[in-house]
Amino acid sequence: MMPATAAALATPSADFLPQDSAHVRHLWSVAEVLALYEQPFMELIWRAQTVHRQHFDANEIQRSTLLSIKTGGCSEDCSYCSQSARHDTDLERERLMPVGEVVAAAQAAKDKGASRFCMGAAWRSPKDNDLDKVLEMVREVKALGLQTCVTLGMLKEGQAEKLKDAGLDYYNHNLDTDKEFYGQVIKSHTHDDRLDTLEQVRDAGINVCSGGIIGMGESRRNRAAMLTQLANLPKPPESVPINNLVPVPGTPFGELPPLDPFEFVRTIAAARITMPTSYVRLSAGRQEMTDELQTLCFLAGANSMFYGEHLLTTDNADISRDDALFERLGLRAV
Ligand code: SAM
Ligand code: DTB
Ligand code: SF4
Repeated sequence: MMPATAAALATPSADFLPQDSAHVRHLWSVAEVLALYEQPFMELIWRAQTVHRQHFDANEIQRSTLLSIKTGGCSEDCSYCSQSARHDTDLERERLMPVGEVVAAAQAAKDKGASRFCMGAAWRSPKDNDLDKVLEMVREVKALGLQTCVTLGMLKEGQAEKLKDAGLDYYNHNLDTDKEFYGQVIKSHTHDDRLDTLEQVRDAGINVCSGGIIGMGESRRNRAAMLTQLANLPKPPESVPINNLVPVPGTPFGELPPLDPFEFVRTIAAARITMPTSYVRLSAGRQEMTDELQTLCFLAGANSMFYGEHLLTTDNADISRDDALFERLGLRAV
């Protein structure tokens, strides 16, 4: 006979009705998300995989390639980031890349099998004349037949509409961490500033990509609260990147110890359960993960990844290693 807890989990309750096929959308409490984390690991993974299969083909993984189009020299003080001008990292600053070079990199990413191209700039927020160049990049990358994504910092009024008009598909802007913990990571802007930009992106009709970083010394409750804040947005993000902190020497978080890998997998599972129709992206920190750990993340419901040798300023897992893993697991890239 099935154990009582497993039987209860087998029948989805109103607590986790899928948000796109139910009239009632479940709003999560932090206590409920924390309770997900506190389930025995096997039950959490089983429940996450069950929810995953209700909405996605469990053998398909979406692949995005990243490019840093403007590197370093950022005015913000994000404690994890190699690109803050306030930290003494050995990163070389680079100006905004010429459009032609960006388009060539996008074509190369497409040729290797990426479906989305994400362009990241180390800005607090874009100046209007810089935005004009990014709009040109979006138009040209889109014309290659790729989905487009940019992450440019906080947007001022009217900028999201311009991006939408240029054909932008996704805007990445992470909540990064729980509102309560935010001030211990970033002081130069607030969690509410992030929410404000997300609202502008949503209102402009652009898909929202928003997630966070774990392994920054936050508590499990903070992790659960961050997922609650994402899941309870007026509409959950279409794409939810979960980054494992890459400790960069010279940043305030450069010496932090690694997080228990099972806690990372639990976070992926809780993201999958709370945001059943979103793509959950296994993001920064993948290079340091074994193939087996990545596989556990896919089993927990991760169905998107960054594909390509580099993230923004740090290295990503090698393409040849990713291709071999897809082959061994029978995964298909979408
Ligand atoms: N300046 C823009 C912003 O802050 O939204 C865009 C670029 S920023 C580098 C994009 C995201 O990368 C951050 O929100 C954070 O989640 C992630 N990130 C940056 N450095 C990281 C690190 N060392 N480890 C893990 N994730 C990191
Ligand atoms: C996201 O959540 N992770 C990506 C993307 N969105 C822009 C960036 C990861 C950056 C990791 C550290 C670096 O390479 O600088
Ligand atoms: Fe600047 Fe973004 Fe890095 Fe913060 S995360 S320092 S805003 S580039």
